[in-house]
Amino acid sequence: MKKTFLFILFSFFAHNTYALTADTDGDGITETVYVCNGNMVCIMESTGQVRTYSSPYWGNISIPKVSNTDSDGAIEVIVLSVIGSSYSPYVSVIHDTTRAVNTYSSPYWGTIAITNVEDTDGKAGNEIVVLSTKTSPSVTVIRDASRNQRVYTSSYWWGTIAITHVADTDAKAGKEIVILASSVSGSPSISVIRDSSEQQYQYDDPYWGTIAINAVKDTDGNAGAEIVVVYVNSAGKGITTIRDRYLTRRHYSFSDVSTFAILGVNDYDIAPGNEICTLWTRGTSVGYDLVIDSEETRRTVTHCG
Ligand SMILES: [Ca+2]
Ligand SMILES: [Ca+2]
Ligand SMILES: [Ca+2]
Ligand SMILES: [Ca+2]
Repeated sequence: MKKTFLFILFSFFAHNTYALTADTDGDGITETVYVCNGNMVCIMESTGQVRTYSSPYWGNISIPKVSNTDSDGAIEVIVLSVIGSSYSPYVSVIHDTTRAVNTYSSPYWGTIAITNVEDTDGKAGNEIVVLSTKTSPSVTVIRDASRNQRVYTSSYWWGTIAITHVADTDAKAGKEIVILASSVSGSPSISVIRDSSEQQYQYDDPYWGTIAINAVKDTDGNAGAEIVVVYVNSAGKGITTIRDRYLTRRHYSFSDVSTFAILGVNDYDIAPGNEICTLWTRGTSVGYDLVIDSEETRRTVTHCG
């Protein structure tokens, strides 16, 4: 008995860095979900009873997320399968309530990662966001609720990409996918995928030599999050806020200081929306400036909070 228990423990930990917990069958009690027997998924009830799932598509599987993909009363189990370098990867969704396993693949997929599981299309259920690198990068949105998928690519803008945030930027239903991109020739840009309308917006700027996305938060006090970008170019440096909802932007130059860094993007109760708190140096001086995007100003303060 003890030996069996130890063996089960060993096989459990040998194949799992951690187990996930979620109410997968909608009975109000949490189940434990883990990879078992090599390439199966085990769902263990609180009573200790175990259900197993397997699929011919599965090899080297992992369970990156559990999430409600169809917006019913139970949580789905998302399985990532990467059988081997010569095989296509698969993403499967286990619906434990019906015992159905939906499996997805795409000719766009090479090396893939599930970066986010969020409502991107504004319809019931969370979408699975897949970042893929093959010959060129792509983003696939799996809409498991309706069992279809949509691929986004940009041969011109996307040499390499990173999905940095998934947030509501346009003040319409569904979260937008915010991407930091570098073209094949190395020029930086930001892409916003509005999956609810299946549109892709592209931002580039002559101010941007190198850029980083610091935050995606409401800074102008109007619904929808702004994309807060730190830029450096040969002529100077500063912050750009992109109001994706209006397809506009505002630059705040920090070329008058030696260095600056964003300490936080928070509501410091100065004005509507979140203010951008910066710490700067100029020679031997050090100070704080707030970027108050709702007033389109930058103001020196003694402290931010
Ligand atoms: Ca569900
Ligand atoms: Ca959705
Ligand atoms: Ca939106
Ligand atoms: Ca806003």
